[in-house]
Amino acid sequence: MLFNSLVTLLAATAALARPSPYVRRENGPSTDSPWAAAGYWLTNGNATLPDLPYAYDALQPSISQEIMTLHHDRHHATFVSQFNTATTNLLAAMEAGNTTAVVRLLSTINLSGGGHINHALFWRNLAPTSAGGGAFPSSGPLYDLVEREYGSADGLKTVMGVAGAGVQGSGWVWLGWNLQSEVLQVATSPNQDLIPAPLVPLVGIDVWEHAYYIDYRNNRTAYLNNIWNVINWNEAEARLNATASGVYW
Ligand code: MN3
Repeated sequence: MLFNSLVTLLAATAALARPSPYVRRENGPSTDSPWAAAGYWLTNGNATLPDLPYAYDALQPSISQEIMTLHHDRHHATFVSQFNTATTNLLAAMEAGNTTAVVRLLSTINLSGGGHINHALFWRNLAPTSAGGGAFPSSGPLYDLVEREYGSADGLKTVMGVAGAGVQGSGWVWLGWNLQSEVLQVATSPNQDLIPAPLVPLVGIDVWEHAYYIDYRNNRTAYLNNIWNVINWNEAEARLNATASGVYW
């Protein structure tokens, strides 16, 4: 029964007018997906590790070269390889009708696929100060929304800082755009869960210990205070603007 439901779900997903970037396709990723535009979602049926859009040491002193190297080359790379293995095994398990294997693989895919997506978003949420990192816009749609809902950029940072510090164990804190109610919304997700629907991720901050421990030890709050110096608000605004044409990550 579960197996049949999964098959139905996957078939329904594949039939959507807008091709999902999360479905394997013989002819490669959809061209209207920002993942495809960025050159790194599914290539030849596999998730691929994106290069950092800046040098490993470019975010110092807010985030060290050592953290960026380990975080990208080890943590993210591992999620990519685990995801590719698990999705290959999932297809085989579904073809074999092995419901137990399917269910076990889904939790692996949730962790590794979420880890891939979240980190790919995260690298682009950051920018060196020399490339505009940390500079909140002085006007425009994102500025207007933040002013309206949080009073100021500092007000938003405070709300996200409190939410991020409150994540128990490992997870993420997000600034999202709610596609249904059309408001900005701060949210958290545990482990490598995606930002909760119907939110589109504008800014995501990794609050796993591996994201800050080498630099900040156990002081997650100091990390959350300093990361604003390298947040790429241009990327956040571009994601917000893209939702108007129905394109989002
Ligand atoms: Mn991480």
